[in-house]
Amino acid sequence: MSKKKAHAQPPEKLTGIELKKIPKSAVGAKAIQSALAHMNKEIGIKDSIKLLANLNQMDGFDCPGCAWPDPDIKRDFLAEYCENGAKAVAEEATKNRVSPVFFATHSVAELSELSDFEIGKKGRITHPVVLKEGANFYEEISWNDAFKMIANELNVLESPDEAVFYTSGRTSNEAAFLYQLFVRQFGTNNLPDCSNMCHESSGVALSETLGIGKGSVTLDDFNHTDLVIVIGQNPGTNHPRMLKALSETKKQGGKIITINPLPEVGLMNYKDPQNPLKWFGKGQELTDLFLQVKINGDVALLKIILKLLAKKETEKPGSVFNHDFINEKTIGFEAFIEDLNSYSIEELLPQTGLNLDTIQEAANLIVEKEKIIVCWAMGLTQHKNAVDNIQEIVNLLLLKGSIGKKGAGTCPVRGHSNVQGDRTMGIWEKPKDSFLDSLEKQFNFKAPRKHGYDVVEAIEAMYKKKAKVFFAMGGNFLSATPDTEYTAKALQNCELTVHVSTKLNRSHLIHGKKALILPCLGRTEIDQTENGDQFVSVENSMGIVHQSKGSIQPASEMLLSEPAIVAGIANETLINSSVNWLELASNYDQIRDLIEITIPGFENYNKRVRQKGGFYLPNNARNNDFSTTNTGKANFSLNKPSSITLSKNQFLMMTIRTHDQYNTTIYGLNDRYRGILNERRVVLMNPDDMKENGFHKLDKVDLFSHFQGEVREAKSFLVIPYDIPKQCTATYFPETNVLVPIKSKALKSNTPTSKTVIITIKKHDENS
Ligand SMILES: Nc1nc2c(c(=O)[nH]1)N[C@H]1C(S)=C(S)[C@@H](COP(=O)(O)OP(=O)(O)OC[C@H]3O[C@@H](n4cnc5c(=O)[nH]c(N)nc54)[C@H](O)[C@@H]3O)O[C@H]1N2
Ligand SMILES: Nc1nc2c(c(=O)[nH]1)N[C@H]1C(S)=C(S)[C@@H](COP(=O)(O)OP(=O)(O)OC[C@H]3O[C@@H](n4cnc5c(=O)[nH]c(N)nc54)[C@H](O)[C@@H]3O)O[C@H]1N2
Ligand SMILES: [Mo]
Repeated sequence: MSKKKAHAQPPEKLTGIELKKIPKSAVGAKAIQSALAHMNKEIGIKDSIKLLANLNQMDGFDCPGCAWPDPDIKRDFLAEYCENGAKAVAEEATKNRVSPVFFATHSVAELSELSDFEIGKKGRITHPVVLKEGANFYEEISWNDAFKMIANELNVLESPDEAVFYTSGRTSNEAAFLYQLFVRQFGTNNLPDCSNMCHESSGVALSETLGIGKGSVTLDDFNHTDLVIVIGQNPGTNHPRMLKALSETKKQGGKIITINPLPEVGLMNYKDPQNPLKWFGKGQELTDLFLQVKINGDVALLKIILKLLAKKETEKPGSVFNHDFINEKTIGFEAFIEDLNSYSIEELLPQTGLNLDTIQEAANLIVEKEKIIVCWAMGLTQHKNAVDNIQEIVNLLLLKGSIGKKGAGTCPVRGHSNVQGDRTMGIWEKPKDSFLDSLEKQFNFKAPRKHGYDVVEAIEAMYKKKAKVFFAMGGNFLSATPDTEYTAKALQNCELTVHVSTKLNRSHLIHGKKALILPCLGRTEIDQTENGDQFVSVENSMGIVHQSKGSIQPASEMLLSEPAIVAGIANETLINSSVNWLELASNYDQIRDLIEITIPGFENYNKRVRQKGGFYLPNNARNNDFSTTNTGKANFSLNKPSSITLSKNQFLMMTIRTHDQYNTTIYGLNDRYRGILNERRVVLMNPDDMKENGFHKLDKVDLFSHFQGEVREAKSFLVIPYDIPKQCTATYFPETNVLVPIKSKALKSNTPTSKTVIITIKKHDENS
């Protein structure tokens, strides 16, 4: 039987758009209603209540959604969750099942014709399955045979560097530690992770300037700050519980500046979902000043603000900058001022799309403030000059001495719920020597020293057949990465692709010669071994390590935990390993003991992780100590504005998330806060641009991206007039990842430039 080709991209079919008025306020009763509707549909009301009662409680499980922290002390019953956290739980705890019978009746090619929404809704995978060479259908395989198959493929490689081991950010500390130990004992540092596409730029920028790749603030800092700047982030959708922290800032008299090409509703007005009395009426205004910057205009904007501050400082020395801090704690101030002086406001202003009066207002708000927190996410990290974006923020904080004290500092808001913990555990293609030294000492083996592939390099290596086995611990590599068709070829070039997954996704359908899906337990589920019920631990966005314990029966008796899967593979693959893998996987306390002796900051891990609320990891920047940088002080840096110039018919496109998705997991088809319902194939455009280019509301168009003479296309999108700066457009990912060129990435961090794609837009061609 000839093999039908599977589709790497979701179908172009439109789903029946409905446009609604954009709501004036976020969260409130509507959010609770939406959360319960999703949960009820997937799991029924009884189990929903049980799950929500445990979500983010001290002895419950950590939300599989974002990495926003929980309150240190007080946690309200049935209250420490948000609409989108509830959706994440519903998605995992769904009653629907993908069984071997399902796979026997649906070929891979047939499944690939479904939308990502439809694929995700099929339910939890119940058994390990294999796709044999040339086969059209996945079929059941025993765990042992699956482990043996992986071990065989790994052990015939000419070099361990021909294997790639990806991690998404939900993997627990315990699983991540075992996983990287296995990979390094196997002999490679090829450990790319979702961070490479996410906050890598933050890690690079912060390490260079402040000597720690993580943020410095705690949740409590939001109660003590004068000013929060939220830049390049949409917390109303992606970190809804952050709105509560912002609301506290406002209640304490603090101000909020928002910098974004879109007036995201969640940042404008908020209704506390936990306070029914506030559901009706006007809600609380959050943003005091909204700067509607052009895409990638942030460095230009920040430079103008810094110039205005410097001018004021010159007029009245000591009134704006904190010279004691600058003298004692930093290096490079003079060079920074000299560089700043080389830019003129006139040349910078057009990049921002703003008028100078508005920017002056922002500068006025900053002038007198001593305690400033800056929060950011993907709006800053996914550009060519992403590292510059973040380092310019650091410059601002250093000038004000606004770091290392209460109510002040850096707040990169992380994505996946344990993406930060995975890095701490050593999931990193560029491990520090000190980390490898420690591994070697504790585990008595020679760790590989050569740096491994990050995400983009891994794709290129597979494309060129330099890497032949692809293993993914979670995630949806095909759909999350750039340049979908190129990445598809890369995966198809592999001898073997393996996915440890909870749910079916498109990465299972675009596979190597052979493929395996290994179904694992999720956060919500009881994890029982011969040593009794186990719990895992995770690190949130503010460096707090705490436990997470599932409470419902696993989706299938055949599921294994992630640690058990790693142990099974390691046990088959490694001959003469110094580690008793199977024993470790049966008792997570033992894994934590090993983490404790290997990684600094985990002293008394087993004891402290059992304390209510967990424990904070050390954080030098929080303690006003910058001795870990290359100069021993906090470094000012010289940063460059965007270098992109558009020709007349070109637009910049940012690929963003709707309110109804978690990365590539599509919960539903609505983007409620943007008034766009039941359709994902849309392009948000400035009404004047539409007029000038002859487009009307709901016109069907095709999108073409342009990079170094290469053209990529994505067809069939509906034009939506939207409040967005000129020459800026927005689309949803993953539908438009096909337009993100593999070679277009951030300097230094190698992060794909998913927020700056140069496109042209044409009326849809029905004949092509
Ligand atoms: N419900 C839900 N929660 C999530 C996720 C999810 O998909 N769904 N994903 C998780 C993950 S992994 C991550 S990393 C985070 C992502 O969280 P966000 O970064 O908030 O997610 P995006 O949708 O990418 O939104 C980027 C925001 O930046 C703005 N922006 C884009 N380009 C620019 C620019 O050049 N300058 C400025 N100033 N702003 C810009 C966009 O308008 C948008 O408001 O959320 C996490 N939480
Ligand atoms: N164009 C564009 N592309 C982007 C982005 C963007 O803004 N624009 N954002 C980027 C960002 S910030 C990120 S972080 C990446 C995300 O990239 P990934 O982390 O690779 O993608 P996800 O969609 O989060 O992965 C979802 C899959 O994870 C599996 N899963 C869920 N829970 C578990 C679990 O507990 N264990 C295991 N083993 N598997 C589980 C399920 O099978 C599910 O299908 O995407 C990036 N891609
Ligand atoms: Mo992310």
